[in-house]
Amino acid sequence: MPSALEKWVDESARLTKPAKIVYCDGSEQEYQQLVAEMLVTGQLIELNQRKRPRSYLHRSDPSDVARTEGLTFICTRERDDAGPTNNWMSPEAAKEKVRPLFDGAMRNRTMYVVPYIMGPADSPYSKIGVEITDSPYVVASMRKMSRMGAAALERLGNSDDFVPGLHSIGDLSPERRFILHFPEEKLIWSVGSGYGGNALLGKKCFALRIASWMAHDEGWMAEHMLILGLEDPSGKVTYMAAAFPSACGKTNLAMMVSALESQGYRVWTVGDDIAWMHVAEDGTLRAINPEAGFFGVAPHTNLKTNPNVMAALSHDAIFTNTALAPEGDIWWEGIGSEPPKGLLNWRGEAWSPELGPAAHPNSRYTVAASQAPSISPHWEDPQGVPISALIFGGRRARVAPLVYEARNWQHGVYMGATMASETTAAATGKVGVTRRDPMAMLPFCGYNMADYFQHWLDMGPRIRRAPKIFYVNWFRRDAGGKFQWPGYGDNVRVLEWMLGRIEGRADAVETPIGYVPTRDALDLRGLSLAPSAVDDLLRVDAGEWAEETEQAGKFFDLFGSRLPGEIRAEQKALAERLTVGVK
Ligand code: SAT
Ligand code: MN
Repeated sequence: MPSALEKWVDESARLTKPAKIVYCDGSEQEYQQLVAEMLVTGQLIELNQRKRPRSYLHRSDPSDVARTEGLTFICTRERDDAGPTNNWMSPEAAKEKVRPLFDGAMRNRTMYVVPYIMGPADSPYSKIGVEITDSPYVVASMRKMSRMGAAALERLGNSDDFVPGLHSIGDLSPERRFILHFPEEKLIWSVGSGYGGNALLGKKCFALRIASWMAHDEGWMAEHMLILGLEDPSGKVTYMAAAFPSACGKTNLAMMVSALESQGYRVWTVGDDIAWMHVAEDGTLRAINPEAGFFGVAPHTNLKTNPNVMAALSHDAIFTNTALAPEGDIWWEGIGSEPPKGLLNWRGEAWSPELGPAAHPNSRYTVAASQAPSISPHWEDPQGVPISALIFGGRRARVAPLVYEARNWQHGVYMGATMASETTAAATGKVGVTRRDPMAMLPFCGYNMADYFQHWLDMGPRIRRAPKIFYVNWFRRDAGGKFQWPGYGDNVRVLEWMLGRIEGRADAVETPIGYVPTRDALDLRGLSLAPSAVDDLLRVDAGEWAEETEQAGKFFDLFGSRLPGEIRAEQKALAERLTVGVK
């Protein structure tokens, strides 16, 4: 009897009509073969092999350069199960609309069957996906981003326990582009895009949208969070997970070279984008990184902002939509050197400043996590790492101080639920507009966010050794619009304060929004920050916060009666503390 996998591959082939079908084994040889083919077709450009061995540049279609949230759908039987923050179609309507786009889409193309594991190969928390795709670039990328090939097939055996994802680049036209999720049958359909989260289906589609649904059902958490370990002078490592929206510095934080290294604090990388977290028997919340690589934003990555990733990118990397220097190396804005003469922009045109940025603002690198010098020796531990702090944050010019701590779990959930951030180039649409992005999951929650808030509320009491919850904002600006906080490696100063809070030794003042460090509680030695700037970074302005709390309330109105009462109660309690002060 054919296995569930064979049946689905067969069915997909009948629909998409490929010239041939290739089952990927994930071997080095297979990868080299794919690369060789793409060098011939021009899908990859070979970089200077002396400077960057086995590294390549890919240029995507100019209309296909970021996730397209407007074309991303959650297809549940009941509209309300997708909730007011997701685009919705019924499963029948979605399939009826999109099936014709798959019909014959792979004619004259190869259909690749890509089995992959999200998570360490031997972790009980890992899950299997299979992506069918007609893009060799996607296959090559999936090999860096997941445990792909034979290991996945072996783990799957004859089981039907995998998440199928059907992907075709179609004709790349945005009019015929759809990214569909069917969480009730754990199925993904994506057509019309070859870019990032739209096409590497293990990432946002599976590991966040489908997995968040599974996690809700099964009592765990699938979050848009980096995972890092903070080593203290005694050598003890404390793990933290942090949720920031796309392109707000998760990768840089996870891979930071600590400004407090001489004091004995350093940062180890476990993951840079997604955390799957389970309550373990020892009462801790344990996180695994379901991914095996980084798909990070290139512009402004340099030896100062992220030396670890720069080292990782010195070989075996795929770059997408960066600029190309004449000597065959990549270049982007903020790489730390002037644009060289003869530069080609991300479209392959001779660049001049009037053409705008040479590298697309959402240009990316794809590289295996194991290449990072900062990779934690525990990053593939099957049981994951125990999380002591959960951190939320976003880009806010004003309002949110540098850091504050929740009063308790429920208040922490409210903090996450009220996250707001200025939009970035990671998704198509206007950049710099403040939008609500609860837990950085707005584009990635595969079900009604009101239920997601309830799930968060329910998880807290189940975690005996629950993490503390914090909120950070590296992006505060002064009256002249300048960033007030240096960020990057200096963010360790804030992590060090959190560690002090976890260990019960760091000072804080109670404010209406939570606990804020006293000025002396932060180790700011070696920074030239005026005391007034520090005060401003830590300021909680009751007027701004009253307005903020009202805005959050309006956002919550979207969810009607499905919103958990606890969230409303937290909002009311905060509003009251803002008027009468903390008692
Ligand atoms: O394009 S991705 O969704 O993979 C990256 C991101 O937006 O975080
Ligand atoms: Mn992300």
